[in-house]
This record gives sequence, structure tokens and C-alpha cells, in this order.
Amino acid sequence: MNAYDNKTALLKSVPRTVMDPPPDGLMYCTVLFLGANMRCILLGVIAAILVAVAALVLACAAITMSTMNKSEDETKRLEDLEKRFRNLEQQLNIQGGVEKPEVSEIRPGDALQISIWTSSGGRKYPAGLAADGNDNTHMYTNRHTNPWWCADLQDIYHIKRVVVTNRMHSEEAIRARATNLRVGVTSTRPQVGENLALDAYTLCEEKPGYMGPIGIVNCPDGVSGQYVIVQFQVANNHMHIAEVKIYGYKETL
Ligand SMILES: [Ca+2]
Repeated sequence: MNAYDNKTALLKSVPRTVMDPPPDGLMYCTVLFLGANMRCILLGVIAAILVAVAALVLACAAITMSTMNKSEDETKRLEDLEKRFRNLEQQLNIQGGVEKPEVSEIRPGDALQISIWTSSGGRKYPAGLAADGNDNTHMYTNRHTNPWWCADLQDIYHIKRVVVTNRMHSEEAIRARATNLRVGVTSTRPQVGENLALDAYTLCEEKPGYMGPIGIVNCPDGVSGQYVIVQFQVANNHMHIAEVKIYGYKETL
């Protein structure tokens, strides 16, 4: 066997799978090609998803930051408004616009009552005895339906509180005449000797039943006038009280 024959024999011994494509070689290459492209597509899809997720995270972070900034801005805006309001309130206080004057006791310049009871010994108990600063002296009226006592403040005052002290040193049955206390304010002077209607004044408060040793009445804001009325809503009875203390402040125009 010469060299040519040897080469030929060697070529014939090479497997056909290396030298020649298999009968379905075209399909094999197509699968390889598509397989490579599918991996690329898959990698592309994964990359796109990652990019989308990253974009979503960034968007959420941006929205959160924006919301926080807006919240901080709103808080600062409210703080500024409150500061401006406080400054305005302070200015009004300085100008007397909303300043509430100090409440103090108002001493009446005069006092009157529906009638003056006179004892068998000729002793009289006028209205001034309920405004003399002495708890041991008291005013005293004849019997009336809804007897009244009145303090003349001789100027317009805002009335905030009235403290009525019952007659001292007497039997409980006598002091029990102080029943159904009513206190009010009016700018009309009541007439001595005349019954005073229950709606003849602005009522501060009424205390149903026995008043006890002391009756405390509060007046709502805005109640003002020159005359403070103390009245007992009773049928045909005497009125006798030791002291009336009035608290408020003077009207300023
Ligand atoms: Ca007195």
C-alpha cells in the first residue's frame, strides 16, 4: 500500500459525524441558533424587569420624599399662621381690643327695695343694710309676692358674680324665707313700692329652693347694667338678707 492508499484509507476511517453533517443538520443549526437567541431574549426580559423594578423603587422614593417635603411645608405654614395670629392677638391686647379687665368688687352707691319693714319698736331695716359690709345687719321688707332688693351702681358695669348672704342669728324657719333666689341686671331703675316682674331684668341665674347661708350667682358674659336686682320668687313673704356683694368690671367705651 503506497502513501496515496494510506491517505485514502485514513480519510475513510474518519467518522461521518465529524466530516459530514447529519442528515438533520439544518434543523440542528436552527435549534442552536434559536436556542442562543432565546437565551438572549430571556436575558433581555430579565434585564428589562430589573430596570422596571429599579425605576419603580426610584419613583416610590421620589413620591415619599415629595410627600415628606409637602408635610414639612404644611407644618411650617401652620406654624407661621399661628405665629401671625399670636402677634395679632398680642397687638389687640395692647390696644385693649380683647383684653378682659380685672374683675373686682363693685360697691353700690345706693340701694333700694320694694318696701321697708318697721318693727313694733319703730326700728327700720332699709336697703342700705344689705350693702354696709356688716353680716350682722340686714334689710327687711314687708310681705310681698316676689319681693326684691336693688343695688344702684350709678354707672354701667359688666356683672360677673353676685354673692348673697342670708340673715344671720335667727331661726331656720325665718331664714328659710330666702327661697328661689333670682339675680339679674337691668338699666332701668325699679320703682319703690311696685312689684317687679320676673322678666323686668336680664336674669343671670336662679337658685330654686332654700338659698342656705350664702347664695352664689354667676352671670354670663355680656350681662351689663347699672342696677343689680336680687329677688325671691315667693308668695306673700318677707325678704331679709344681710349682705350682697357684687363683682364685675366697668364698661369701657
Ligand atoms: Ca349688712
